[in-house]
Amino acid sequence: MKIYFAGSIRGGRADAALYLEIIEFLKTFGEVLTEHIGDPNLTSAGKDGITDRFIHDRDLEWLLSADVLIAEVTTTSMGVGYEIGRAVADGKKVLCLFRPETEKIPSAMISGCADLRFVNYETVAELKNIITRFLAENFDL
Ligand code: 6IA
Repeated sequence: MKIYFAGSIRGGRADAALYLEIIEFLKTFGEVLTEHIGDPNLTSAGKDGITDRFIHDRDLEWLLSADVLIAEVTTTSMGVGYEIGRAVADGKKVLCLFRPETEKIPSAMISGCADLRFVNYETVAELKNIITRFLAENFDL
C-alpha cells in the first residue's frame, strides 16, 4: 500500500516530532511516500535549492499515485489543505486527524467535507488505533 502522509511545513513545524512518530507507525502498513515531512531539520522557512514548482509537481505526482492520504491537520497548513482537496477530487480515501485540546478550530472546508473521514484524537495511542482501524477496515471507521 502506498501512503501519502501530509503535515504542515511552511504552516509551522510545532508538530514535526509527532509527524515523525506517525510516519514510523505508517511504515508498518506500507510505503510512505512523504517521509521528509517528519525530518526535524526541515524548517518552516526551509528551501533546499529546489523550486516550489518542483515541490508541487513532485508531491502531486506522489499524491495521485497513492492509495490513501493521511493528514495530521492540527497545525493549519495551506499545503495540507490543498493536498486534501486534490485527493478528494481524485476520489482518494482520506483520513484527517485533529487534536481538539489545542483549542484550534479546524477549517469547516475540511471538517465539513463528507468525502473524507475527519477524526478527533487526544493521545498518540488513540491516533494509532484510529489509523489501524482505518487501514485494516477498508478505509472506513
Ligand atoms: O503549506 P505547507 O508548506 O505547510 O504544506 C505542507 C504540505 O505540502 C506537506 O504535506 C507536503 O506534502 C507539501 N510540501 C510543502 N512544502 C514541501 C517541501 N518543501 N517539501 C516537500 N513537501 C512539501 C521542501 C523544503 C525543503 C526542501 C527544505
